[in-house]
Formats: sequence, C-alpha cells, structure tokens
Amino acid sequence: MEKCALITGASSGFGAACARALAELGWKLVLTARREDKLQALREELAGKTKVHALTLDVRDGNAVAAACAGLPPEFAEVDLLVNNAGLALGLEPAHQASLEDWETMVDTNVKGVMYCTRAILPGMVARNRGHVVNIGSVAGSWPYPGGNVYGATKAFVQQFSRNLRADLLGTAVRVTNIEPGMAETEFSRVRFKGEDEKAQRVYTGTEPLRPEDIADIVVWVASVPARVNINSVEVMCVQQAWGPLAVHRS
Ligand code: NDP
Ligand code: 8X3
Repeated sequence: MEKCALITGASSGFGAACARALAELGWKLVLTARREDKLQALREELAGKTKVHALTLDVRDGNAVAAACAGLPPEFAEVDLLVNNAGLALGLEPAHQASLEDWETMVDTNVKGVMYCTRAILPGMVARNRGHVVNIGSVAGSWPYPGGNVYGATKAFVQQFSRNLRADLLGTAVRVTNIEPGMAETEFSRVRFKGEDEKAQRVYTGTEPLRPEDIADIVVWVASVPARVNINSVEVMCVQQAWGPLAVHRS
C-alpha cells in the first residue's frame, strides 16, 4: 500500500528535501506552505514520481489547518507521516531589544502551528493505529545562545511536546520523533535576517553546514525503521559545529 506523508513548510529547505526523498520511495505527498508558486513548482517536479497534493496553508491559522486536514482528497486523507517542519527564526537581538512582533510570529508558527497540525492529524492516526509524527526541533531547543531567546524557547516546546506525545500515545502504534538539527544552509538565515543576504551568507562562511538532504535522510530513516522501534530524538550538527564553553562576564 502506498503511504501518505503530509509535510508542512514544503516550499523550501528541509521540507522540500523531505518531499524529494519521500517521492523517490513512492510516498504520496501532501505538500503545504504559504508560497503557492514554490509548491506548484515542486508538485510539477515530483509529478512523474508520485501522487502529490499541494495545499497553500499558513500553519498559524488554526481554523484553516483544521479545515484543510478535514478536507483532504480521499486519496490523501489517511496520513501515515506528519512532518511538522514549517518554522522560522526572526532576529538575533538580545531579549531586551528584540521585536515583540517577531516573538509572536515565532510562537504562532513554531509552537501553535505544530499544535494545530498535530491536533488535526493525530486522531486519524490513533483511530487507524498507524502513523508517525516527525517534528523538526533544533539544537536551539536544548542549548541556549545569545539572541536565540524566543526561537530557542519555541524549539524547547517542540522537544517537550514530542516527549509528551509519546507519553500519551503509549499503547498505540503511533510513533513520534523530534529531529534536532544544528546549522544547515537553507532559507533559514535569509528569513532570520529579513532578506539581508550578506549577513545570512556570513552564517555559513568557512564551514560546510548541514544540507537539507541530510535532514531528509534522517526523516526517511526514522520513518523506515521496524514498526517496533521509536526513535525518540536525533540531535545532529555539521562537523564544524559544537558547543562553546559557559560564558563568564568579568568586570
Ligand atoms: P526554510 O526557511 O528554508 O524553510 C521554512 C519553511 O517553513 C518554508 O517552506 C516556509 O514556507 C515554511 N513556513 C514558514 N512559516 C510558515 C507558516 N506560517 N505557514 C506555513 N509554512 C510556513 O528553513 P529550514 O528548511 O531551515 O527550516 C525548516 C525547519 O527547520 C524550521 O522549523 C526551522 O526552525 C528548523 N531548523 C532549521 C535549521 C537551520 O539551520 N536551517 C536548524 C534547526 C532547525 P512559506 O514561506 O512558503 O510559507
Ligand atoms: C537553527 C539552528 O543554531 O541557528 O535551529 O539556532 S540555530
């Protein structure tokens, strides 16, 4: 039987790479994001490989998420794999200078978006006793860094939400995984620095960051281990990234 994956934030970066990797394996795909042109281009690219349903959706809109998930075409209605990937960081200012609006956007997308999509898709998975929720967290959910403030806190939510889902789903066959990547080259930094391309590019200068395909490979792996196995979390960094020492300010 062809399995069906619903990917949020499929218009670029990790989400698009997951779509390409799952298409190679014959998964039916529901691709969602806000940018319709990007979704349509990906749908056309993958059309020869698998069945694709493209859905323009803002995960911050709880009613729209519920309606879209309830109204999936019959062929795509039984979602076996939900990849909660849509998300973003905005700004790198310290907390006392950061934009409250940016904070709200990150909470609405990275926290509430994950809640809305999970709540919409999970009942069907439990009813069928089949399915897998893969959340895209971040190393920022475990490890603080200057300017990470609310972004890191949203990813800490994703980490705890993933663990608590596992607690609730015990006794079912539904699996939950939190993937926690470090620095990866996608549109992430362009979004964080609001189109300041040079600043965004400097994030990766002199390094070989993770690539979107690296994360897609992990998504494919966690989804393809035997049904008895649940990969709870995967923390992954490029070789050129590691933790720093605890900081001390001396006067
Ligand atoms: P990209 O900016 O390339 O992709 C982000 C995706 O999220 C886009 O497809 C975007 O689509 C979508 N998105 C953003 N806001 C919304 C929204 N309100 N509704 C629906 N879709 C939305 O970045 P990445 O691929 O890097 O990011 C994917 C995930 O990975 C994010 O959750 C990010 O926090 C996380 N991550 C990224 C890391 C990195 O270094 N790149 C490291 C660790 C985690 P559109 O704009 O079309 O809506
Ligand atoms: C993205 C990775 O280190 O820029 O989640 O926060 S980091």
